Amino acid sequence: MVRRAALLKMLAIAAVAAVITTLVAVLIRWLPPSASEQMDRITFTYWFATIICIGIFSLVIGAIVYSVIAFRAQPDDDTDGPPIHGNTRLEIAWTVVPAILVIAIGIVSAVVLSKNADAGRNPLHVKVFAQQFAWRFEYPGGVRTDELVMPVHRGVKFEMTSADVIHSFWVPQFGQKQDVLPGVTTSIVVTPTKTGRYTLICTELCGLGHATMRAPVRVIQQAAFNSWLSKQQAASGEQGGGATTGGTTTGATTTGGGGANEALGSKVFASSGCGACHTLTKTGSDGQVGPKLDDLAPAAQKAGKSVGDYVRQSIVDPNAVVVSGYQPNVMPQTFGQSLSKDELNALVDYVSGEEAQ
Ligand code: HEC
Ligand SMILES: [Cu+2]
Repeated sequence: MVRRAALLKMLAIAAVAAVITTLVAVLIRWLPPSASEQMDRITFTYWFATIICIGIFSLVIGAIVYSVIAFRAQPDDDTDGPPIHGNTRLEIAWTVVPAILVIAIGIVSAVVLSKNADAGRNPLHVKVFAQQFAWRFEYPGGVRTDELVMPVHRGVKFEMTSADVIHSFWVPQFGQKQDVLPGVTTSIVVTPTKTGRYTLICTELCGLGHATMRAPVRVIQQAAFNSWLSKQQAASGEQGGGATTGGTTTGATTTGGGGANEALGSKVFASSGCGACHTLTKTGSDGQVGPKLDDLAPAAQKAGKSVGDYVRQSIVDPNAVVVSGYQPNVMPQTFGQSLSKDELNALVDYVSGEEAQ
């Protein structure tokens, strides 16, 4: 009778603990709302483990709190407690039950991990290039973009690599997260379930501009995606064709198509993350890590070069001239490799203000 009453009290305390922890789990939004199949599975795993934890936690709290109250010593009681030999049945129970639960969590996690790595039968392959402090994407047919556009309900397999340091690919609503390493290709699968706009975030501290290393993500219907992609393919075809006929020298670009060149330069400036470190008034950027780029004529003169050549050197080989008051090796050394010839030419013209003259 006494034992039954004690058990009931313990369970009552456990119930209170369970209610409180359940409220903490449910009322606080711990995870972002899901927008991918992978995130749905991750959310399931989270709840599976959380429910088990709430159960165990509540029972332990019930036993502890009951014992603290029921078995507390009287103030003048200095005797030792009674010798206890243990309870084999209890010990087996508290070993076997947690073992089963932990194995269950392990199995659920393993199944979810392997399902989340499976891109399905017909995935879309997108290459991801990370560099301080920008993301770029390459679609089938060589289309390169600064915005990540994905069709809804289709597995997308990202193959990712970095030009410099370790970055990490993360869209909170997609759940999946994967490091992006230099010299290694890592991959990750996302199957979006909701159309909308999201943000790709670099989640590995990668340098001074880390906080600005973000890219817009847009999930659209498959049909809209198809027409978007063919439009991009057509556009990149034109650009490539124009460049080969347009001549190989930088000078040629100022004669014709200055507007297009300026647009490309401004785009490259934005997508390369220059604005995270530099102020350039015409782009609206206000980075404070590197020098202002509004008037480079004095620096070019000091270096004994034309403004264009000086800017080109500063981008391709930043350590050739280190502006006084600044440190070497802060500006990424990789733009010479990561930008195409056309992009570099347009960027140099844009930053040196060629088209304004
Ligand atoms: C991580 C921060 C960072 C990023 C990103 C960055 N730079 Fe720099 N940049 C610097 C620093 C610091 C200096 C000064 C030290 C030096 O000269 O190397 C500098 C110097 C320069 C200079 C010489 C400026 C002068 O006053 O002589 C130019 C031009 C320049 N950067 C252009 C760019 C362009 C274009 C981009 C984008 C493709 C870019 N930078 C990206 C940090 C950065
Ligand atoms: Cu990064």
